[in-house]
Amino acid sequence: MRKFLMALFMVGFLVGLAGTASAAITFSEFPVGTVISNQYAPEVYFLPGTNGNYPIIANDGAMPDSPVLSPNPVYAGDFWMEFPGAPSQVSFDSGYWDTLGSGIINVFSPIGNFIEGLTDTSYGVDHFDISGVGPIGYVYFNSASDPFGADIDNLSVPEPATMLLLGFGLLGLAGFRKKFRG
Ligand SMILES: [Ca+2]
Ligand SMILES: [Ca+2]
Repeated sequence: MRKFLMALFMVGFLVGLAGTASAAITFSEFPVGTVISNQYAPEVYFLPGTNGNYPIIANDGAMPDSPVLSPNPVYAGDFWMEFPGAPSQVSFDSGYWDTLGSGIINVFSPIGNFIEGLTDTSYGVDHFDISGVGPIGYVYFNSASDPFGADIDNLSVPEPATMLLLGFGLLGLAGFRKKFRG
C-alpha cells in the first residue's frame, strides 16, 4: 500500500510538472544576429526557407517583446520549424502584420502530411495557437507577402523529455498497481 501511494504521489508530481513545463522561447537566449538552426533542440529545430537561409534573431521595434526570430535576411521571407517530439500544441506570437491574410502558416504532421493552413487575421501582433489537429511535426512560416514582412516570438512547445517522464511515471503506476492487487 505504501508503495502504491508513493507511486501515486510520483505520478501526481510528474503530471504537475508536465502541466507547467513547456519550452517558452523568447529569442533573448542568444545575441541579436545569431543564425538559428539547432540551438533550441530537442523541442524545435529551425530549417532554411526557400532561399536556403536559416532564420536569424533580430530586433523588431514593431514587436512588443523584441528581439524576435526573423526570416533571413530580415524581415520578409520564410523558414521551417520541426518538432521532433510531435507535440499536440504549438503556440507563438507573430507580426507585425500590415495586411490581413498575407501570412502563410502551414501545419504538417510528423510524416509531412499537410494538416492545415493558417494566416494572420488581425493587424499588428497575432497569436497563433495550433492545437486539436493531432501530432504536429512541422510548421512552415512565410511573411514574404506582408509589407515589411513579419517574424515570430514567444514560441511555446511542450517538452518531449517531460512527456516521456510522464509516460514512465504512468507505466510505473500501472506496474505497482498490478503488484499490489496480485
Ligand atoms: Ca522576444
Ligand atoms: Ca508587416
